[in-house]
Amino acid sequence: MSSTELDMTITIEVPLMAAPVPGAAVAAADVAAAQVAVSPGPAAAEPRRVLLADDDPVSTMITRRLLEKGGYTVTCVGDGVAALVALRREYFPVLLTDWEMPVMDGLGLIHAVRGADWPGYVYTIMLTGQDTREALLVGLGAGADDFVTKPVDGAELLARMKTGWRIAGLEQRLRSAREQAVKLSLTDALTGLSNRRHLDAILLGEVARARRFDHALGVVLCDIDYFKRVNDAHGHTGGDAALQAFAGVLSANVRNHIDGVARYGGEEFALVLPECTLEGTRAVAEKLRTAVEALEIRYEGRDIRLTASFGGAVIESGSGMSMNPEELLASADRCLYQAKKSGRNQVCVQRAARP
Ligand code: GH3
Ligand code: MG
Ligand code: MG
Ligand code: MG
Repeated sequence: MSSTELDMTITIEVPLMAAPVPGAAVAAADVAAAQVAVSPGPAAAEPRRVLLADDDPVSTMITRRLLEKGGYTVTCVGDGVAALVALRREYFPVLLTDWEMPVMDGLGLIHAVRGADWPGYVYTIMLTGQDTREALLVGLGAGADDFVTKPVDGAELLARMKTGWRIAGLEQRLRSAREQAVKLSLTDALTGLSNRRHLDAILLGEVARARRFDHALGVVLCDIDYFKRVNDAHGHTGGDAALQAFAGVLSANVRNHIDGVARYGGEEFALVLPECTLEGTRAVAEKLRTAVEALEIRYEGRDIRLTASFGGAVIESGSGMSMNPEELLASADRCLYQAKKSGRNQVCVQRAARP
């Protein structure tokens, strides 16, 4: 390619594209407090990051300039392995790759990209001097989304980039919507805590872990005392406000990212306390009991005071105790019944046992 051709190639004026929106926020209820882990996903729309893999410095420079003129931020690497390393470090919605490169060529790279999991779809465009039908079929077969033949026509490349960006953005919005839906399906709408479904999943995992590694595990059920009276005195919305405040006390008094806190239903809540001994579980429940007692809820100019009863069951390490989640919850529920029977605003924690 002569220098004249080079100049002609890179001076084509192409209008800037409207910014597409990979990672755009999806409207959803505020579930910030939800204790549900979701993948971080790619960064927001800007900067528009593109990964360019090409072993030829001149070709790299031309393509890079062209893309930068089109509003993209370009990261350049010289072979397929370096491209994979870059992709693992940060997500790129669009990958432009040369076909022939040392170490790992474009086909190998595309194979590897398609075979791995990324925070979003990686739209791949092959840059190649081979414009035969066979080459096209091999490239598409490997998983390429599109082809641009060298020498690169600037307007064409940017038009194809625009398509790639649009598709990556579309996939990202679908992915975010799905993650939000999963999050919402595991979250209690009123309190933002985990719901019963999520509790079941957490408990299943923790019971299996405790059994596998012979660790202690505490489960506590708590039930607000005489909650009907709160609704009677302050209305259902007053009751709802009290439930939210109660949930806040539970969350604030357990170990972040270790303990599970869930709304079990109505005015009943559940705690899953991994590696908590009998004494530890009792101490947590007692701390919560006093924190609830001290809680001052102001609602429409009037105070709401709460107490709650706590029932806990603990599997201790070395006990050889094997219990399924239902049995463990049932054991905690019997202790909760004892706490209620003993006058409410009480803690009753015992070794897990079958009736
Ligand atoms: P106890 O000390 O025996 O637990 O008495 P209690 O009144 O708390 O128990 P009971 O189970 O008889 O009543 C629970 C009440 O909780 C009845 C129900 O109306 C109320 N409740 C359940 N879910 C909600 C909710 O989402 N919002 C409000 N405001 N009230 C709820
Ligand atoms: Mg090459
Ligand atoms: Mg109840
Ligand atoms: Mg109650």
